[in-house]
Amino acid sequence: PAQGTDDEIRSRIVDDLTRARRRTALLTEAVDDDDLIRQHSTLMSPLVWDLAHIGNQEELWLLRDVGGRDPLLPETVDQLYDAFQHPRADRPSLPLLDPAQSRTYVADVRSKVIDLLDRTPLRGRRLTEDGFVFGMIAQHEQQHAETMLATHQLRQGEPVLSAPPPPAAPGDRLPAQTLVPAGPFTMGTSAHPWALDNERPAHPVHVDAFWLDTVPVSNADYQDFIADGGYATRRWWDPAGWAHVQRVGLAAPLFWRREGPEWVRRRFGRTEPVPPDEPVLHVCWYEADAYARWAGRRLPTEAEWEKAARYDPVSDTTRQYPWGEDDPTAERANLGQDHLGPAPVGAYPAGASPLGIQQLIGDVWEWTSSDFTGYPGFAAWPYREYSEVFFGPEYKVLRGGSFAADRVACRGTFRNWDYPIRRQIFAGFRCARDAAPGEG
Ligand code: AVJ
Ligand code: FE
Repeated sequence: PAQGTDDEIRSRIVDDLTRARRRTALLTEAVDDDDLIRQHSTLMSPLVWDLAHIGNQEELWLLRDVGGRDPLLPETVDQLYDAFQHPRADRPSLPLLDPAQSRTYVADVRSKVIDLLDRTPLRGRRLTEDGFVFGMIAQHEQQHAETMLATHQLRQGEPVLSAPPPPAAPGDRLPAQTLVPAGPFTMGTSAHPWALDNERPAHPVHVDAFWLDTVPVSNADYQDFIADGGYATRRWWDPAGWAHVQRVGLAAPLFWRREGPEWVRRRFGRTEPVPPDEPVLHVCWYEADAYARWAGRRLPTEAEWEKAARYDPVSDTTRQYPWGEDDPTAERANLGQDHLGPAPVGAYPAGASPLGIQQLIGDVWEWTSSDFTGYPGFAAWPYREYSEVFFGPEYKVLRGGSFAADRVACRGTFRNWDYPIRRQIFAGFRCARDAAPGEG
């Protein structure tokens, strides 16, 4: 978290903003201008929209709100980049800034933000307390970087991205499931200075004893479900999920294709055999829910997931991350697009929770059974459109972050959400089941 002296917070902010911008640059410079303005899927914005939207949010929150400055561009530009005024499918036909104008704009905003940061007190006003709104903007840019990476995955054509492969798993034999004992823990946070509104406030939650998969569900596991006729067996599916499967003809995760007896998948322009030991990726909530029912289990609730990720039964305390309070590192978690996919299951023993549950942070977002709602005492802040307008039964919560989530926007309390039919996000899952009486 951004704690420490004001100088330490300022240097953390510069670091987080700079890392976000390096990634935005990478994702928007890897393709030509045609590819930047093209819509690669109606689910996604053109990359050039994300780019200028990143700059526009940074200008609105930092330069105009905190800095009190006048707009850098004609005020009609703001509405083009307001996500609520134009659905993604309509964005290509808007009179958007072109790629060169967008790059100039975001660079201009950023250089003024760096000046502003030095002149902004980090005490005494809630928006800037501990650098909150600067941290919010770094998180916002990284969330869009993850979205832009999903656009890259949907893009047809030659590969343009590369990264070293993720680490192998050491091959330790892990128990398939781990018992999480009954009792209360602290869900959410009131202490993390950069936590977003939906993570607040901290509140006690009692969780009954349950078993949670020690690692995420793998491709090999998921292929067993497919081979057993999982997609053709109504009883495994939520009724709305079954209707969806029939309507769109789902038969395997997104980007998978059958080649003779083998499953192959396309990832960032490369087609390769589906690796059996990687967490399954690009499944929707309905697929995760159906798999769990087929396996005789269920998805964890959001509270169960968070308790497994944060609770230490030995000290009876709730941590920020499974491994403790320290920031994520390359040894602990697969984050930040360091690799272009999840690592094999079991590859991050250094990131294990106190109970030994692995890969809760990084690799794949994990679907939970929970609808996205506000915690008791929730207050929208600093804007209703971040979370509150999405509360309700139509969105399911995902936890833990993917290989494409940056560490600034990933922690034990961080909440993501999407529609239960969405598969282009970097989502997988793990399963849970109730403990038997006397087990915990
Ligand atoms: C939290 C990932 C669902 O991308 O819609 C970006 C994040 N909010 N700009 C999204 C977000 C505003 C949000 N998710
Ligand atoms: Fe946004």
